[in-house]
Amino acid sequence: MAIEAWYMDCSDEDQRKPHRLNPNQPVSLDELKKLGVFCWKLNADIYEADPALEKIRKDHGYSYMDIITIQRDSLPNYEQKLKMFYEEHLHLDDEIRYILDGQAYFNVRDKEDRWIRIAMKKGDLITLPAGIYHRFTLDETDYTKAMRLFVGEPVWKAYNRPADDFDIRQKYLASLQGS
Ligand code: KMT
Ligand code: NI
Repeated sequence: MAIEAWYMDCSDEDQRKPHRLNPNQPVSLDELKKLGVFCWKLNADIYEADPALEKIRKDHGYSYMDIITIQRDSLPNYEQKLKMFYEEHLHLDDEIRYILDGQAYFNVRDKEDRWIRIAMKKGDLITLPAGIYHRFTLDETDYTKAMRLFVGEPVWKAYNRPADDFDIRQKYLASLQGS
C-alpha cells in the first residue's frame, strides 16, 4: 500500500484521531512532491542491512542516524515531547524519518496553509524540506519506532510558528513558486 495522505478537518478532538474531512479529500504523492515532501517505501524488516536504504543515505549524504521509540514507557518526558512535536514548527534543515515499526502522522501545510495529514506506516520513509511548517503525532495505537536521519551532526532545534523571518523559510517559499 502506498502512503496515504488527506486534508484535515478543523476539529479540536484528540490529535491521534484521523481527522479526515467528510467526504475524504485525499492528497497524492505528486502533490506532496510539489511541497518538497518526498516519500519512499522500504522493507523495515531488513533495515540493518538494506541496500535500498544504504543507497538513499549515500545519495543524500545522510551520514547520521539514530532510532527513537515513541511510547509512554520508553520515551523520557513522553507527554512533554509529544506536546512539542505537535506544535507547528520548522527546522533549518531537512527532517528525515523512517518508520521501523508502528505508525504515526506527520502534518504539513500546503501552499494555502491547509493541514495535510500523512499516515506513516512501517516501511515508510519521509523527507520534509527545511523551512516547511509541520507537526508530528502518534495515532490511536500510541506507538512508533522511527529512524532519524541527518546530513552531518544533527540539529533538532525547532522554531515554532511564526518563524517567517528565517532565510530558510523565505527560501522554501520561493522554491514553491512555479512548482
Ligand atoms: C519533529 O521534529 O517534528 C520530530 O522530531 C518528530 C518526532 S520524530 C518521529
Ligand atoms: Ni520537526
